[in-house]
Amino acid sequence: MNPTPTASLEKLLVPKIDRIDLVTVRLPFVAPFGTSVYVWTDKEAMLMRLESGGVVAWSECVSDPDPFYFYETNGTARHIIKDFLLPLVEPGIALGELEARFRHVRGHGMAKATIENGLLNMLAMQQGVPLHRLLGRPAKKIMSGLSIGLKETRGALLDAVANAVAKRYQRVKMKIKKGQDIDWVEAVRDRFPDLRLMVDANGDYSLDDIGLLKRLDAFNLMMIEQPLAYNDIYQHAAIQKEMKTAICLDESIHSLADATTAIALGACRIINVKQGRVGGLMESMRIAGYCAGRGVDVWSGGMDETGIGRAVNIHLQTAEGFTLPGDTSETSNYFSEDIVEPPVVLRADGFIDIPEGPGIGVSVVPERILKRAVRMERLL
Ligand code: OSB
Ligand code: MG
Repeated sequence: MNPTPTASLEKLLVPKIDRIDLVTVRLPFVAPFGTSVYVWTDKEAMLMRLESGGVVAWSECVSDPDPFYFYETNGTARHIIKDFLLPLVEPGIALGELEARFRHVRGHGMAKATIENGLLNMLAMQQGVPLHRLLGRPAKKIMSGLSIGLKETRGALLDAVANAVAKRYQRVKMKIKKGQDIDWVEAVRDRFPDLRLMVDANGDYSLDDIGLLKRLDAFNLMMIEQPLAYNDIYQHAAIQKEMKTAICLDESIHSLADATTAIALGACRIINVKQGRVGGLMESMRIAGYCAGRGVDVWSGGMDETGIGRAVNIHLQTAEGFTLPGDTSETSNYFSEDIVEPPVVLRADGFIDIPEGPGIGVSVVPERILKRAVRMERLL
């Protein structure tokens, strides 16, 4: 285990940025994505475009337009980036110093990650290396996993799982909510006895539901993601003690400090790291490195990102500690046409190749940005 996986990244210097734009795009989903907290029918993503010495690097803010999954929204991220974070970005300071300055702003990890991702992508582009190389990690084939939203019927759910199995996804996650849980999981498990299967409740249950949650132990699930409140750690520790199935925390983890608390309390045996939710790639690597030495599995979550954020998640999964398949699935699962090329496609063996080329390795298609843009703003 490497205790300081980001030491060399912290020494990299912030390049001089010549121009900054925020572009919000709206991409319709191929099908609505249902969770216990909301049903999304499209992805409205705020993108950041940096220009430095003729090199262009993009990043994606993983917030939604609404605060239903997480408190940050595209609106709050724009405000925090424009009014508080960008004034702290100074050419020539080290990334570690930039992180320290950003800490003065409490929370707002998704806003911070947008700038951090953009700068790391820019540095990788300028050095002519893939992002994972800049992160100090060798290339590897990336594991795939599908997150299936709540469906109207059990038949539709079983069809979606069958499709995932046919494509050789390495694990399947199904969303559950109160009243749409035990029977639905049982139906999937009966039909797919050997599938690596997990569930995600997005915080829909409470301690009173311990009896119901314990019934999920019968289905040999890899884990139960965020069964209790989005802001709880302690009560998760109480139910983890009662349950055989591993608890995985998603919403509750915003930083390495939160991960430390959760592990110390025994609140989970697995952590879903969404790089935006924890403030960027560097904090993600710290969390995964910390967990690696403590027998806690980590995987990369997703936020239904466009190809920009999706590529970032793929590069991140080369880091030490990412031991389980993440929510990293094919572009066609979300969009009929993404804003980047090439799309993410599963290999015949169910793995994903890291996109080749410098930086995040995918190219933004300008005409598609123009076609999908709902807002554009030049910040510098
Ligand atoms: O809870 O992991 C979640 C999508 C949006 C908000 C929250 C979650 C999700 C997903 C889908 O589960 C992840 C993905 O496919 O990108
Ligand atoms: Mg989740």
